[in-house]
Amino acid sequence: MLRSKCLESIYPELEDKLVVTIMGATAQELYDLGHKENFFYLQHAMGLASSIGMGIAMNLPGEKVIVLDGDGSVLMNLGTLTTMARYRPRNLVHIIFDNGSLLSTGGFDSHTTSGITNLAKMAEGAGIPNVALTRTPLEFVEAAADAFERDDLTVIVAKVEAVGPDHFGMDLKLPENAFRFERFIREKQAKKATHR
Ligand SMILES: Cc1ncc(C[n+]2csc(CCOP(=O)(O)OP(=O)(O)O)c2C)c(N)n1
Repeated sequence: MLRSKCLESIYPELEDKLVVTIMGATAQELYDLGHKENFFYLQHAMGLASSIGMGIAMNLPGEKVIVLDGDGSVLMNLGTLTTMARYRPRNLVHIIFDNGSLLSTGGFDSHTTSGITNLAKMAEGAGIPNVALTRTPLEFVEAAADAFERDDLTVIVAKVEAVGPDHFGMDLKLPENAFRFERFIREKQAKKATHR
């Protein structure tokens, strides 16, 4: 299963949600599908996309927040699973693309490569109420649809090939993306408030 294809399959569903990605390949693949103002690519801060996503989800319970993460990044911030489980933001979906690799920095094996470390079981053990392990595009798209519909915290582990984009580069630097993302959220909240 290819992460780029998984992203393509959920891309239309991301329109009305707030999306936070990790740096590198995942960010590039989403950006290449077409940037939207509701996308925030957390460059550099490896491991923290889920923490940022959780903060947004807890502060904006009326928004659905999707985090697009990597196995290496999650392994760098494992406490995130326990924190998410404890506070259980019901509007948060955490998708972990497990390619068994630190692909964006040259493709070094991560701890999941050997098959010894199982992130889905770790998420379950942390107390995440809904966990799906997906290995095929159909399983992935079904798990994502269920998670987007469900009014509860969900972690999806998608086993994908260690393949990334053939180029890197965005015409959108981190500060500009951050300012615009924050403005997008503020304006969306203001619109919602006037329609109440
Ligand atoms: C604290 C920290 N250490 C190392 C890096 C360098 N780095 C950037 S992306 C990356 C690999 C990320 O791996 P993963 O989350 O599995 O995503 P993938 O690149 O495989 O898509 C590394 C090591 C970083 N940005 N921050």
